[in-house]
Amino acid sequence: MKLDDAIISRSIIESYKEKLLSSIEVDVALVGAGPSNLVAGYYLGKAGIRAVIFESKLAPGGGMWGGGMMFNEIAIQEDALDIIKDLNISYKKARDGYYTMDSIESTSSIISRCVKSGTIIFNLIKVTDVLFREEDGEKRVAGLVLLWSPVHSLGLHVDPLGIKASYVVDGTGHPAEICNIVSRKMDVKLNTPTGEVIGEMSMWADKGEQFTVENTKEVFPGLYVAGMAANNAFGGPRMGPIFGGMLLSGKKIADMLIKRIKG
Ligand code: 48F
Repeated sequence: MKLDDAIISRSIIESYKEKLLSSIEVDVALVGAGPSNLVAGYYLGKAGIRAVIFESKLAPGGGMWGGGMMFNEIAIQEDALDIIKDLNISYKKARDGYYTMDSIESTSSIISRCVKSGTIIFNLIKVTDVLFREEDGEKRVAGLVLLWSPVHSLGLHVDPLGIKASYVVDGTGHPAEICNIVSRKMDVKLNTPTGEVIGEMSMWADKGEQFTVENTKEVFPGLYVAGMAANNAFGGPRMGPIFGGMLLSGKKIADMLIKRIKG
């Protein structure tokens, strides 16, 4: 076969265009491809929900690749084992009800299962803002504002594009970027005890894990929060390299949104 550079380029552009156009109006737009949103994306896709994830970095996976302090193993507790089995990740029984997994296999498997479920992941796209609407007296988040990450990093003067979503999930990890944007720009109260992003506390694995899952919820009409972003928004402790809470948070988001969308 004689290769044609123009056809290679045309194939890529046409295929990407199709993915991008199918993501302009979706049921769920998830910000950040960390473990919580990847798990959410996997279950949403499996349920036939139109979902898309935007990740600002080159590689999806967030903070899961590096394990604990670059020891590339992660730990989970018994409660999250069913999710690991669903995702077909190899695991080893450790001591006292804990399990360990290779962080490279875990992260790559979650990414792969998420994409194969039908949820599209776009990398190198930074979410810089939300679409905000007021209908029948209710203010709500109604979509996302997107810019190429390098354009954003370089501070180039380029206008972004907007996409519509019935629901948005802030899975941006420690910074809770989307909650902060809504709170700062829109002069509204979030569904947190202070009405604002409270800020993350120091490390306490046991409390942090429970807190993550409990506070995985709608934080403002149309805006849900998952993973470490939930700890930051609601003011809970960080938990370090145990990932069960992140996986359970992602599953909870998917379950809540599937119920809401499908009734
Ligand atoms: O931080 P991250 O892995 O999120 P998570 O799912 O998991 C947290 C754990 O990795 C770990 C932990 C567990 O014990 O504490 O930290 O809550 O991934 C968040 C992803 O969001 C991307 C960011 O690059 C990362 O990959 N991200 C952040 N802000 C934006 C964004 C943005 N504005 N637009 C697009 N992506």
